[in-house]
Amino acid sequence: MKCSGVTMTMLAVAVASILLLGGSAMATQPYYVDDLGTLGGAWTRPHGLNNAGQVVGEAIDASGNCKGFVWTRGVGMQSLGTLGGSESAAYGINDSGTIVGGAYTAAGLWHGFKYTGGTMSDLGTVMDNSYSNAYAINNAGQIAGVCDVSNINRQYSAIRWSSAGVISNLGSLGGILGWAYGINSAGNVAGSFTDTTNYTKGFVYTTSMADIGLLPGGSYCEAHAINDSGTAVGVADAASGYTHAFYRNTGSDLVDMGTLAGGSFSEARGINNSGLIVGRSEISDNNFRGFLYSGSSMLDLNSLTLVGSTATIYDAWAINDAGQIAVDFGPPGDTERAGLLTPATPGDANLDRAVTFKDYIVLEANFGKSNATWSMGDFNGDGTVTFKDYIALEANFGHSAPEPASISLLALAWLSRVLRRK
Ligand SMILES: [Ca+2]
Ligand SMILES: [Ca+2]
Repeated sequence: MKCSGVTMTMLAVAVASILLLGGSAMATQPYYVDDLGTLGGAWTRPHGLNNAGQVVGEAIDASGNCKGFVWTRGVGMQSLGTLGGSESAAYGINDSGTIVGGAYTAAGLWHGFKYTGGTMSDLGTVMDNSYSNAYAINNAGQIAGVCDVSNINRQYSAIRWSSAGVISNLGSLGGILGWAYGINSAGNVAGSFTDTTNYTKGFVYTTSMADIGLLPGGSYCEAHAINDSGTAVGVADAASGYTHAFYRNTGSDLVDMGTLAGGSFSEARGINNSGLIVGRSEISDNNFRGFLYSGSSMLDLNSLTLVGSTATIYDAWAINDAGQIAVDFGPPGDTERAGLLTPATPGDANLDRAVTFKDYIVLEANFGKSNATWSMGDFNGDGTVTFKDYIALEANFGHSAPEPASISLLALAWLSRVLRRK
């Protein structure tokens, strides 16, 4: 189910700065889980995520129509409305909260939109009575998307809107179709195009559209997202004939990311600026799971410590620079539901979303122990509870929930522990 009426998959991820998770730390990092709610119907799906943790996507409302939504912590899921028609979908959001997507106009045309300050505006098209869609927006306000550019039916081009709303056609590599799905802070765009033989291939646009190649033995590729280092991710077919998630660094060949154990298919949808990649992988026939890829290994998100939900994660759509991940619960179909994973705050040993004196007591009790876990006080994932973990706890002390125990009380407790060991 999807509102846009466009057949190809898409993805939008806004990007920007830093979060370092080593391989071992990543495996032990717990996540808080939020269910993003609904607009009144059952089905919700996330597409984009900004560095403030706002999620955008599409959801069925109480009247049974699909609407673009934005979810903000403390506010919940809000409908973005439409351009005068019945339905809409949101695909990308930048760090200032400007949202892009597509919506039906009163005339029944699907047009790309920009939503800011509570108002949805039509991004327009290059011809009358035609189609456009907007998939991603960067912090400079540049937007990646697609637009009908010819009177020949379905002759679409990958395009980029300037922050002023001017459309640039990103060109073609011989075929008649192109889609721009991702954009980074430099305005570089990732997407797909059809070649002269109507095969779909991936491109990265810097100063011109460039074919990013194929996996060995493959013939198909689509790029879904690009980060500020120019690394693009997407899906391509491998020699096996199955499609696999790939990443591709600037000037390099595509790298096959493989699949989770038991699976044949995988697909990458989002990448952040520290190179963490999310997507979905098959684990057995017709059975998908959301994954997180650290550069060497693909982890099933369901294998992580997830606090606040037991729902199975079937898909992961976007990851921001804080390591938050927009996910999909429920198998593809009517029961899909949008969620957000947020890395647990270092110091929160008992995982109650607050760093308090209770957590200090846990760390204190386990100080110096090896083979330690997060719940024992090993917040940096090095396997031992040390002073580094105390520093992490102290830095976040009082986070999330105010309580009587003050930071000075914590320091006093630490001092007494140090003196005791002398
Ligand atoms: Ca806690
Ligand atoms: Ca440690």
